[in-house]
Amino acid sequence: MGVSIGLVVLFLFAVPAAYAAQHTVGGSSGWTNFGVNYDTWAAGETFTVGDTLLFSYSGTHSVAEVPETGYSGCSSSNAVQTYNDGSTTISLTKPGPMYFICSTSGHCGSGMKMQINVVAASTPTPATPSTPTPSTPATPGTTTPSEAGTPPTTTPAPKTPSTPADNGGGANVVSKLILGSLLVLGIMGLAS
Ligand code: CU1
Repeated sequence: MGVSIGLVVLFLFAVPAAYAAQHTVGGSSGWTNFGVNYDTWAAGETFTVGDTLLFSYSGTHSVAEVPETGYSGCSSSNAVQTYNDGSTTISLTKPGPMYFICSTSGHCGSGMKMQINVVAASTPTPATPSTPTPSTPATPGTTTPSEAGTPPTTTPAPKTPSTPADNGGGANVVSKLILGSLLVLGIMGLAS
């Protein structure tokens, strides 16, 4: 029971993982005011709509999503949203630039600021499953008529002309009786 639920959960999470990525901000360093240039880190990532950002940080920090002016001026007064739970996941829901700073005094100035650009997801996949189905029903129909047409040409011709010439007298009558009964059987067979 526990195993099967685990498998279902794994499967549910594995499918979207192929399309959506989670970006741990700052990589192994996380969200810190020491030694990370977040714009450089972000330049090496591709942020797509549907992806998520993970900010991992200690209690002295916070994450503030701010407008561009908040990023350039290191001000969180107009923040769209502020988080301070230590592990913040932010979904990237629309294409365009996003700006984040740490609202702790002095931290933005010492480097805890990041600008990212989110790009639209390309989704050509839903169109493909409908196309392959129409071609399959046509193939089985074409093979059956050729097989049905071949047997009638071989059966009537060979035996009938040879038998009267080889046998004379009484044998001829017997063969005629056999031929007659075969004809009747054949007609009956055709009629049924
Ligand atoms: Cu901070």
